Amino acid sequence: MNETRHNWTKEEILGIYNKPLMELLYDAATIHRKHHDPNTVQVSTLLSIKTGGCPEDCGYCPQAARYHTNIEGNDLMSVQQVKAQALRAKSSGSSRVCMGAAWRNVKDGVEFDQVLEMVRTINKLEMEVCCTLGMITENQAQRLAEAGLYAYNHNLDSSEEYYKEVISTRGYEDRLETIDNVRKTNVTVCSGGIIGMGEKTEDRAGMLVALSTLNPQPESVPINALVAVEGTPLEDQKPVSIWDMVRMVATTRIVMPETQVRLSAGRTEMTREGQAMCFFAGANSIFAGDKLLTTPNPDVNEDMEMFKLLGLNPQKPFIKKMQPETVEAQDSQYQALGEKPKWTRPEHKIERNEDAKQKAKALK
Ligand code: SAM
Ligand code: DTB
Ligand code: SF4
Repeated sequence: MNETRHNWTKEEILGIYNKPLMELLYDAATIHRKHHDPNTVQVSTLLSIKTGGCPEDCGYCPQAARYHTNIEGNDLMSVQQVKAQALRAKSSGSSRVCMGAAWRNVKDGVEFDQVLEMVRTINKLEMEVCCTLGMITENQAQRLAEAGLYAYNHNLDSSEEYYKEVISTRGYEDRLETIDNVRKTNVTVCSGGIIGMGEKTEDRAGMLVALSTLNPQPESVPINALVAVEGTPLEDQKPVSIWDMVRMVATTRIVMPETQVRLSAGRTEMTREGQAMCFFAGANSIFAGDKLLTTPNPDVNEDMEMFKLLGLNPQKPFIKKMQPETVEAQDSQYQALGEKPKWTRPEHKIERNEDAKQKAKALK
């Protein structure tokens, strides 16, 4: 049971997810202990380096320009601003900074050059650097790797079937292709998803099949509970139950024993007891800081109190993999190719996305 398998089937995963809870928890905790120190939890800080105005129609996302949400948009932050925030995160116990941009995909040019400089700057602070910038080509992944990127986050978000119910502006295969482009470099892969979007248990299992059958499996898997934001098509979704969250975490741990399972969005709705159960079930990473990208997250001091209460210690950086070297811009081996890749745009109709778009138009 402790071998990493890449041939999990949906039926097997459903069988695990639906086990009696005490058995599920016991199995997950047993596997967790074989591969990880159960008292160590990675602490990662999110930084929204470019906020809002995104052309995509992801039904969950407050940053999609077409919906009417109350967020404050921002152009790309400066390298100095990012450095200051990274230092703050480091002093409050974070070992990783994850920079998010509300982009469909990366375009070569001054803005991407600026992001590369942010990566170099944070890597030199001896912190793990992660980026989530949308779809990227192999050349862009190589340039990020050369700058010293440690991880790239690109979520599958749901099963391939349910993905079509939530997003119409890109396809599942685009997500897989970006993950594959990252895999061609020495950057680690961070890929997970969201529960509570109205998907069935089968979709949760389907997403875990897609992730666990990647070879190698992603080094990190974030499990987000949907934050239902007013103005998005998913604004009326009921909060996901803690039991579903625990089952999802435990199942993820069992099918991906070596990965860091991250308790991501949705922690403000969870009690300490609920989070403790998730850590017991194999979660060993959190996003810290009072903000995720645009929505609230628990206060850092409260999280540190929780760590103390549970006897958890923040993980040091570069425990799982050596710090990458940073190559300066002038010594780069890679040219910007200015490619215009043909990412898909299925453009099928998702009624609730259309409705939210019309509602936003009427309000403007
Ligand atoms: N634009 C890039 C992309 O989509 O890959 C990077 C940023 S995007 C905000 C990163 C991830 O945030 C999404 O894949 C999704 O999993 C998560 N996310 C966005 N809105 C969310 C919400 N309301 N609740 C939970 N997770 C959310
Ligand atoms: C991930 O899986 N969750 C994070 C990070 N990767 C980029 C983002 C959560 C965003 C929640 C909604 C918001 O704050 O805008
Ligand atoms: Fe854009 Fe990413 Fe939000 Fe989708 S999830 S709308 S791609 S920022």
